[in-house]
Amino acid sequence: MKGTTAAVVGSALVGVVSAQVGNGVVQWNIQKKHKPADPLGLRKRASTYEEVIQNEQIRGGYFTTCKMGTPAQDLTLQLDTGSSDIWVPDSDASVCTSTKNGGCSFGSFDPSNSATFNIVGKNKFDISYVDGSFAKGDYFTDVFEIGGASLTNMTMGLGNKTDIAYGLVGVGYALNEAIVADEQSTSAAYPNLPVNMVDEGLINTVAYSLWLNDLDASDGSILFGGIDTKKYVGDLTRIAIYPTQQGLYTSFLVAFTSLQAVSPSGTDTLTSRSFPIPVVLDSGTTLSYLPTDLAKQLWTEVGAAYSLEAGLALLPCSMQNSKGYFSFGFAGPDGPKINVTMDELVLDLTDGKAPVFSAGEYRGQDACAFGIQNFTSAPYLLGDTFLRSAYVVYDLVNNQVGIAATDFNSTESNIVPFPSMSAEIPSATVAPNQQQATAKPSATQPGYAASSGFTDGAATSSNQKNAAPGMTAARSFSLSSSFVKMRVIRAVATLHSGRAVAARHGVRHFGLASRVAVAALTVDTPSPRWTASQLGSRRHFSETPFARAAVSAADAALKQAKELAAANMTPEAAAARMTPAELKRLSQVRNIGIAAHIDSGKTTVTERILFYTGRVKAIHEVRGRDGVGAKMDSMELERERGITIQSAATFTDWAKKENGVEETYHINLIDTPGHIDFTIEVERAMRVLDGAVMVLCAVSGVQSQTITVDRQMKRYSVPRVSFINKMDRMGANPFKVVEQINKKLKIAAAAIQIPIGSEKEFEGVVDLVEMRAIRNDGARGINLKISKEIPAEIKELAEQKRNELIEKLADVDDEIAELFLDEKTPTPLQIKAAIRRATIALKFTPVVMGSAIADKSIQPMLDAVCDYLPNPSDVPNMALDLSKGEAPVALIPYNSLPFVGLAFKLEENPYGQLTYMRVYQGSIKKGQYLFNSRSNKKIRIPRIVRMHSNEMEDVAEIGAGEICAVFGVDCASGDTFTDGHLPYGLSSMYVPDAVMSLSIKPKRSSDADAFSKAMNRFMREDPTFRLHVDEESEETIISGMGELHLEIYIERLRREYKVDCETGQPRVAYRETVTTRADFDFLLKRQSGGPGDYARVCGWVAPNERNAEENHFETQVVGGTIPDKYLASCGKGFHEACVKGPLLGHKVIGTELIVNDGATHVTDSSDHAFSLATQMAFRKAFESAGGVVLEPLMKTTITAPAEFQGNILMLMNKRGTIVDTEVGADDFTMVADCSLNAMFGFSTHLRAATQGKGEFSMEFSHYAAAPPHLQKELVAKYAKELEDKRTK
Ligand SMILES: Nc1nc2c(ncn2[C@@H]2O[C@H](COP(=O)(O)OP(=O)(O)OP(=O)(O)O)[C@@H](O)[C@H]2O)c(=O)[nH]1
Ligand SMILES: [Mg+2]
Repeated sequence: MKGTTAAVVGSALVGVVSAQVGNGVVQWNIQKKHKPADPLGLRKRASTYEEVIQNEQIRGGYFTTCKMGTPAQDLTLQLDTGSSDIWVPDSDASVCTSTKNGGCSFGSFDPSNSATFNIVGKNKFDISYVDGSFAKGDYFTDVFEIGGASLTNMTMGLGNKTDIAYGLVGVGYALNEAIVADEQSTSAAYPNLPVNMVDEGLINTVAYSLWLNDLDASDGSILFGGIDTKKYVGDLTRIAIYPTQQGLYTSFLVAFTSLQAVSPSGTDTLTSRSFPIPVVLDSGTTLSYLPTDLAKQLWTEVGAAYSLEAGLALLPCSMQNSKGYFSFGFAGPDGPKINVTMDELVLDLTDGKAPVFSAGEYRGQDACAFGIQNFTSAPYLLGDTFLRSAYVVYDLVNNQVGIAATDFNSTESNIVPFPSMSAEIPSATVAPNQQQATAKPSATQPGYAASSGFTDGAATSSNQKNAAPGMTAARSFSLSSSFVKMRVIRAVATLHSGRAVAARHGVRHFGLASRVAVAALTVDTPSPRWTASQLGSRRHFSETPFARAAVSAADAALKQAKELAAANMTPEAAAARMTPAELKRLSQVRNIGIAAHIDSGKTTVTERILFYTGRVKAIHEVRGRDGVGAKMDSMELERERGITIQSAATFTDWAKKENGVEETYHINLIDTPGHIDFTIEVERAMRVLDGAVMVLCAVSGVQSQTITVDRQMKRYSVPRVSFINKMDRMGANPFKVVEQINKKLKIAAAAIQIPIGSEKEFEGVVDLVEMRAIRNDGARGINLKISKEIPAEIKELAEQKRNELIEKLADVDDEIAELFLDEKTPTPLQIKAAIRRATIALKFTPVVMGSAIADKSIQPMLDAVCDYLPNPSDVPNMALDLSKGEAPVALIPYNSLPFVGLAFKLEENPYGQLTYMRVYQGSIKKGQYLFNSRSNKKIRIPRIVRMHSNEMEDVAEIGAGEICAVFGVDCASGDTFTDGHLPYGLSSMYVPDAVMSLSIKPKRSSDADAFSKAMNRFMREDPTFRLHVDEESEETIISGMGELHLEIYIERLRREYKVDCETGQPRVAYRETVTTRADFDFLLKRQSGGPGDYARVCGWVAPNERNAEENHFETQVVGGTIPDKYLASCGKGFHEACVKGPLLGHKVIGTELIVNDGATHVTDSSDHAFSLATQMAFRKAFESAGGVVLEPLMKTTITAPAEFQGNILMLMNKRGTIVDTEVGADDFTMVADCSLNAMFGFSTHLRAATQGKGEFSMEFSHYAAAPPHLQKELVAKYAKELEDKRTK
């Protein structure tokens, strides 16, 4: 069964793939409606596309005019957020040829008249809707135009058989396409309209805004790729879209959490057993559908009742004059509210004369449909009757909806495009407290206080006016005559094949969506981001090359976005301006970092690189017997301990030989430490490098820090070559490692080599691209023996792995996919080009292998670095234009452009302060002046050097795209330097927070000077190392990333500065926060003879839902009860109070303080008084706001031989929660979330429990409330300390 499905998916998509690539180059007719300023004349920027849509009341829904085919055929299609395919009726379909119902007056499509029409899925298109209507036929590709945007290769459905006389433009999630449900496979998805627009560079991200005008205006607009800030009033608020239980995003499902009826006579809070109610925002549905219990309350408020004849709740048409409205609340108590007035909720039933109530209390009045109807099961729908009042932005990348009240009267326009792929909705703030969306409101019945106000003024019968509130049960009526029903529901496509049947049987069945909706709403975490890699993994990324079609959309969109949003100037465009000499220079520069799990052999590999490139004359091992030590581990401590502590930079030239031609590549290389405590070193290396070599151990594969460095590489978009080291080790299994890279790191990877011999017999590799054997020869493997003879016993394996490589490439590269589909074998040149393209595009990593210790196969790895990693002009590097609100601008590694460089690392050496600099644009000469764009200082560069570990080499000039170090520059790590003409800044790197600290003091007081000098230096060099003096205890406290981190600095103090120190017990960096809201009204009134202090502040303290790590201050004072300048002092007071929490004196995080009222005194109020009053108010409110102590939880990974599993389990049980255990052939790995507190001295316990054979690593994960007993103990201890101090 499974096989057949797969085959079907395959054949469906073969067409799609070949159709996409078959047409060759596509030229886009990009119309820029909102062309940005273009200083360099080279920018290409994605724009926004707007289309007016018309409300067709009788047909139900909003329609838009589009063009399709070549020559273009005009069509009017319904716009639908509830489905995701574009489809049109075939002009041969009987619904169009029959004249019975007027045929297809909105237009149908004649494929025989389009030169660009191409069938890509014969009989694959099959969609049905909840009202039983359907369309079936072929999937095809053709030109499609909407709102001035033209897409030449749009996949669409052709309705050969359908009972709907017009087509649709579904703009929902691609995963909601009919093909996905029909094939029951997410990998069948194709890039639908919004994704394709991104793919084609027309817009920057998969998002659009939709606003429908009011009912009378009969039109609306859809704006792809942007928002129009003039089309809404009030705030635009972001709320989460909820995924299915499988974690997939398929519909615009949001949490509807409250409903109020408001009229001149009063306000009612309406209730439902179903709150929080999952609702789908669906522009393809005319009316809105809510749970019956809630709908009935709405009907009671407005005097509507259900008519069996009409199958709808009806009310008198005159109710459109009612003054009442309904206020819809979303995403919890503090979420956005949208008011829907009655004139939007009373709809004509026909386009002719309205039917009349023939009996009952409304007798003689015209009957209209009420805009809110009932459904009996989830998901409920908010259709056009709701959406007309809401301006909605659909962000399909961040899975958020931006919502605000529509500005019906707007005549102005201010379009703001999304700046880049995955950018959040512009000008929108996130709804606070969204996790409370899951809370059930208390269920009491409304008092119907608003009811009479709804009918006042609307000319309803006197009966109604006199009816007691809430009394509609007795209402009865019938209608005057039969009438043509308006088409009220089309709505949510029922994508399951079985669903149409269910719908026809009158069962409201929503398949996937309904099964998932309610449960999904109980998820209280923010929705995860929809990234290309997540999609890739869900879509069985590696199963088949056909899956490529599915992910290409996201991948291409990301790539495009990176090029466009990031730069608005492609590297190609930059290259086009360069001289051939410059291009040649750059094409031979590689800036690379070596990063990996601890001890995987980075430094050993680097040592070989330096040796083979002739940079060092002899190889010295890490902790080798010769006592010299590896070049890159130059610090004494590194050599002793055999670990890298500081990253070290070097440069070298590699003469790469290819087909007898030698080309010299200039490689700047940084060897980084693997231990997590020194993670900042990896972070800053990744910030400035263009590519990386990720080293893995052939036995251990992907380990905990591999995952950390993977994250860092992804954070800075660094392409990588993967090198499997230690092929000589027993149990080496490179293919298992390749699989782990694919699965655990979720990046497509394939071996481009296979080993010759294994373990001790490991001799070299077979190069799968050229199909040749490469072995090392001569002393220390200095020569390479290359042969076309592949050993017979691995020939078959080589063929197999080469095919796997090609298949993998077909997944990520169009050209190889095309060859693959045509069953052609790519040439080595084509394979190489594809590997390079895919690697630089971050879609793939080629895997090479060797053994550094045995001097095997390092040179082919260097070749791979040159072949597949980018040169500085291949990757977009961005600066922020400080004069334009930090708008991103591209930097071009062109020597003659103005200089821009980043100081990424500082180091003190005997000659003074050394500043490592990455030159992004322009060049510098010795003696030249540069500007520090942070401090605005002009400085002279007296000396430029290239670093070679701890040695340096003077140079007179350094070119664009290179790395160097400069002397005598006073700056901080992360400062940007320019030539003084460009107002640019470079975004700095991510610096993790410290998790532990200890008190420290020099043993001899005479060492105080040396101590402070050393501390200043360490802090300047290492942003993760911090020092402060505790006011109360007057102790000096140092804090950092872990025990080893601090231990190393203490040791360096001793060795390098000869300062011996006393240290206290390691302490955990606790945090404090509040858990609920607490109001305060605080009066500070002090009189002491002269001028006193007077300040009154009112407001509240609450958790900061926007950011659990940051504090937020806000003023909501109306009427100027506190003047602005004092409000600023309140803010200052609050932030000061957060430095030292009330519970432990540790930092307060994730807290907000709002001031909304207060009072001043003519003479006694001052900045000081308000700051103080706020601090005191905060401290007082902290307790009632449920103040808690937070402790850091550490993600701890322990690896040990399998026999110790029991011991480790016992050790860990006491310390944390075990998250994962993986048992390998010989050893096992356990991952646990542990309290840092419990982990001090853990290495000793681990050693004892595993006879010294266990290893562990620890990384900060998040803050969580400390156990109550510990909190109590800590708070009591702190209180006692304070008390002791007071009484001292
Ligand atoms: N068997 C084997 N051992 C190796 C190989 N390469 C390195 N080692 C050993 O692995 C240990 C760690 O090597 P390093 O080069 O210091 O590893 P590293 O990745 O630089 O370590 P950190 O910088 O501390 O993260 C040393 O004992 C090396 O001798 C190899 O190819 N095979
Ligand atoms: Mg090392």
